[in-house]
This record gives sequence, structure tokens and C-alpha cells, in this order.
Amino acid sequence: MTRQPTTDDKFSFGLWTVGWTGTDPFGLPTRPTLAPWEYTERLAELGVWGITFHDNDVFPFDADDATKERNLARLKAATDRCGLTVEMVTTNTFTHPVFKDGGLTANDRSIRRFGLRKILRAVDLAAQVGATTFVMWGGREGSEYDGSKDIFAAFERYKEGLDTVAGYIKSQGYDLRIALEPKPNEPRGDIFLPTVGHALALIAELEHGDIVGLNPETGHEQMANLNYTHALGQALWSGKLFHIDLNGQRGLKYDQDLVFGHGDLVSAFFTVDLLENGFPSYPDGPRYTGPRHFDYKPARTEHLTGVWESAKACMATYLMLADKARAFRADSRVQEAMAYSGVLDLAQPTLEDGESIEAFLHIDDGFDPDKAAERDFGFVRLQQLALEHLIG
Ligand code: GLO
Ligand code: NI
Ligand code: NI
Ligand code: NI
Repeated sequence: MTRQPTTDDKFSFGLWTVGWTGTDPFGLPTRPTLAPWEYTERLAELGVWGITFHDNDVFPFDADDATKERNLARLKAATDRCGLTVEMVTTNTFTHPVFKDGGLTANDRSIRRFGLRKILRAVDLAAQVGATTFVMWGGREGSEYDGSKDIFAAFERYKEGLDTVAGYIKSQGYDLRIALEPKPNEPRGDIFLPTVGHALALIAELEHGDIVGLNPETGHEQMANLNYTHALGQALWSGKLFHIDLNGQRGLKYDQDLVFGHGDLVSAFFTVDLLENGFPSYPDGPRYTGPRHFDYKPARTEHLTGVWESAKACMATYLMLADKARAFRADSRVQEAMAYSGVLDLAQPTLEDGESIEAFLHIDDGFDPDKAAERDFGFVRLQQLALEHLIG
């Protein structure tokens, strides 16, 4: 077993994660519903630093202002009492049937206007509780049938919506950044912004893209058969890794939201290695310093005790992997293997400083492709050393 988490570890949990009662498309709840403020004390005891929530995790969709304020005050009192930080707030634009065709990209304009207003109100709420990240997961922005959407118009409206929200944040002077959360499908047959790459491309087209970044989720990238660690790496390289949703997924199926590490463990090891140790060749390069946020679902087979066990497991696994990733990087055999593999050579620019392209094109440096092709890279040895640290 590893050490007990502390607030310095910056672990955070969505209220909807530990609060999931086990309802799925085929089954009724298997656990009781608790009030949002009934989770805080236990989370704090476990060493959790922060919580996150959707507007409607705290008050019902149709709540009046008095109810909203009362519930928020109650939650705030509970978080203050046990020293939890509300680090992120998000909007639910997927549960109510009104959003069945999306919030920002619904074909029905009146629904888009309603959806945008709901998001803007949640932005106010986020600022009110001191959150610094506003996640936007467009779960219902998408389609089942290709003929049902004008894709050009959908992207026009997505951009309009995001720029309106980002512009509003700036105009209000809120200390808040938007983090888009890509997902390929579920609940829609196809969701817009299916991957980190798609989201980065949209952000590049925004007027207020400077305060819009990403909240990549382990399982979501893996549902698209993609490499989560690469996604984090590219988001970091782009200066856009604003937040993360850690969990576990086993292959191409529905969004499993398993405990972190209960999916692809080797991938989880390299995810933690990147988050904790950064890029091997860039000690002063971009690092993720935000919350270690878990977006998972405690299996519906478990009692409430299992909910706390699973939250503990997410953090314990992260800490164990962090220890192992540190030992991996410090191991002189690993450093040698990395050098042999040329991992650190990739940081060297391909062209000489100021080299003229004309000269470069005509240079005869005696390079022999057949000779170069003989090079051994030793990637397998390096990977096996990682495994040795992971399970040895
Ligand atoms: C669903 C998403 C969802 C979001 C949440 C935050 O698959 O992961 O849980 O993370 O709504 O906006
Ligand atoms: Ni998810
Ligand atoms: Ni998920
Ligand atoms: Ni998520």
C-alpha cells in the first residue's frame, strides 16, 4: 500500500462520480441518493483536495432562485467546513429531454437560446463558488443520422456558442478558463469534437480561443481507439491542457468510467509518468499543474462502502504509479536505454541553426540510407524496463 493522499496531491472528484446511484440504460439505481453536501466530509477524510459539479448536481433543473441559493450555500458551508476547494463547475446540457438534439447545436433555435442561457448562468455560478475551470462536455451535440445535421452550420453555432461564453467570462472579469471535453460517441451516435485533435482545431478558429483549452478524459480517447497519453502530450505542447478527467476503460465499448488504472494499466503508467515527470528532454518544458481530477463511476455492484473504496483506489493507484514512474526515470538502466533508443535526440532540431534550405538540399554528407536502416532502436528493452518498474 502507498501513502495516504494529502491536499498537496490535488486530487479532485466530480460529485456525480461518487454520487452515481447506478442507473444505466438497462437498470434502476442500486444505491441510495445522497444530498450533494453528504459527500464532502468523507471525501475530505480520504485526503481529497477538491470537488467539481454540474449545476444540476446541486439543484434541480427547474429549481427557483431561492432553492438554488439555499442548496449552493449548504454545499459551500460543507466544503468550507472540511477545507475542500470547488475547482471546477460545469453545466448539464444533456439530461433534460429538451437537449435531445443538443444545447448549442440543436436544430431548434429556441432550444439553442435556452441552452446558451443555461451555460452562461452556470458560468456565473462557477465564478460565485470560486472555480477556475469551466468544463464544457457537449454530450448531446451531435447526431445519429448524417442527414439530420448541416455540419457547416453546426460548427458555426458551436463557435458562436463558445465565443459567447468565453467573451462573457472576459467581460465579467472572471478568473475562469473553459476546458472542452472531447468524446467520440455516447449518448449521441456521433458527438462533435470526438477527439482532442478535433477540439484543438475548433479552438484555433475561435475569437476568444486564448481562454479555451481541453479537459481530455482517459476513456473517451480510448473509446476512439486513441492514445490518451499522446492526447495529453499534444494538449500540453499546444498550451491547452487546462484540466483532466482520469478513469479506466477496457477497449472499444461504451464509456466504462472504471477506477483509474482498472483499464489499460500500462497506458495509465505512462499517463502518470507524463503528468508527474513531464517530457523527458524538456525539464523546463510545459507541465500539467492542475487538479488530478477523477471522472469515474463506482461499479453499480457495490454498496456505498464500495463507493469510498473505489475513490480511494483511484488515488492510491495514481500515487503508486507516480512512485513507480519516478523510480523509472531515476533508474540509470532506463536512462541508458533511453539514450540508446535516441529518445533524447528527438529534441535536437533537424536543421542547423540558420542553415539555408538551398545548401541543405544540395549537401552531400555521405548519408547512407542502407547503413542508417541497420540502426537498432531498443524500444522493447525500454518498454520492458517500464514493466519491470510497474509490476516487478
Ligand atoms: C461523460 C463525461 C461527463 C463530463 C461531465 C463534465 O462521458 O465524461 O461526465 O465529464 O459532464 O462536464
Ligand atoms: Ni466520460
Ligand atoms: Ni467516461
Ligand atoms: Ni468526463
